Amino acid sequence: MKTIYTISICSLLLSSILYAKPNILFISIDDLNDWVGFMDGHPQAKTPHMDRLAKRGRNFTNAHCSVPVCTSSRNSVMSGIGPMTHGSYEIGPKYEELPALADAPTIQRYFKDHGYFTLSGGKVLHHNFGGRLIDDIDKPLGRARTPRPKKPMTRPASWSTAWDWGTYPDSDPKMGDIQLAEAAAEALKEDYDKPFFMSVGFFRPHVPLLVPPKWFELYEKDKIVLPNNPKSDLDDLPKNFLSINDYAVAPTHAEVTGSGNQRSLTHAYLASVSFVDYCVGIVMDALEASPYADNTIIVLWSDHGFHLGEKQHWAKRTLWEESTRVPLLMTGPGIKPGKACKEPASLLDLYPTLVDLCNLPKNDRLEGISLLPQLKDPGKARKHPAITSSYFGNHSIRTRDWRMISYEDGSKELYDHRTDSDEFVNLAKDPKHQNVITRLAKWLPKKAVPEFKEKSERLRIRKK
Ligand SMILES: [Ca+2]
Ligand SMILES: [Ca+2]
Repeated sequence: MKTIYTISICSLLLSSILYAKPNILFISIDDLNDWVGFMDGHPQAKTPHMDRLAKRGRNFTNAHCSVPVCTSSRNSVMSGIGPMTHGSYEIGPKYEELPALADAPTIQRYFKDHGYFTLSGGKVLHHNFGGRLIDDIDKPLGRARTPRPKKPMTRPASWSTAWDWGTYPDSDPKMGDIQLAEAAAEALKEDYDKPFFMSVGFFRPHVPLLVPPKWFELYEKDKIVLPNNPKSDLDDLPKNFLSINDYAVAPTHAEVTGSGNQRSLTHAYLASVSFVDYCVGIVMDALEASPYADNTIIVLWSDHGFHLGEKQHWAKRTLWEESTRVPLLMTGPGIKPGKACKEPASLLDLYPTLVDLCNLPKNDRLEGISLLPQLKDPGKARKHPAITSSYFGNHSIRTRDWRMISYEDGSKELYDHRTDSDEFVNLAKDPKHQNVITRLAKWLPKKAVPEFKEKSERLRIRKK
């Protein structure tokens, strides 16, 4: 009798371990491009914590955002619904302002509705930086606010107040991102009677590039390698997007170089990247020391990339590699370490992938495609390219080997990533490559709702 009793207790325990849903730690980083060790985008970038994470699971080195600005990218990730359906192709409307998303549960809400305890803090959705819609989460982790200096640190007087940089504040504990990382670390010490879905949204390396002095001291300013951005690179481009900063607050490349600030800004970006890497490390260490170490899936992603002078451009919004490509890491139970995945992936794929990994019912509205096959085998080919859109009617189609950009006026760019990862040589007019253009053009969206403009117009800032 005792034996039978023990066996049934053991099998109960075993089944609860076997069938327990994994926890999710969903870490987003704002404006982080490929200047991280595990993507090799800058030879001097120091990101030991994220590199450690990359070695543990799957590193998607060809992952791209749906829209290369904060709001629309995040609305797409969190809804699993892309811009051609929700109509936000530029910075602007909040999730809850987009009629197409009115009944679309955020990924947090979906997991909460299916038995998860949800926690969220920092910049997850763009607005309010509280990381949530009102009823999305059970426990807020804070807003990651960092005080700004009363006077400008380094920026030229004519630049946007957002575009400042320098050694501020004087120590880590004053940084909102550190406070958020520590709040997440504390939350990982607690007991939960349900699996959790914890969203943690770090704000650096978004401008202003203000971090404490020790992060600047990691790099020797005079020895920092600057991106190779020959002016002649623009000679073979259609006119679209060449003046895109007229619509944004970022300085032009001429303003950056003319004011002698290119090296200094590049230094500040690298310092901010190393700083946010340290924040990720705080959360990783806390998870490793917790009871959840072996049953938590970590997803780390950035909402879009960032130019630092490439194609004479600063910041985001373009359809080139620097803007669209993002770090994307996934680790945890069921994801064996292995080679990096070079197949195209979209941030839209995160929602269906996590639904799959956690065995939740299918959400029929999701437009991405699960990455489960590539989590099992990084070499498994993907037919579907990564599609990025910026402003209505402009799209990039990125496959394993190619990028094609098609602008609203029909002009095109084509790059062969097997030989030209910098996208220097536009092959769109080369007769030998018309078959590639025809093949890739089949992926261009056939239906796209018009841009939802109600609020976005207000947020477009013309400098002159
Ligand atoms: Ca962003
Ligand atoms: Ca070129």
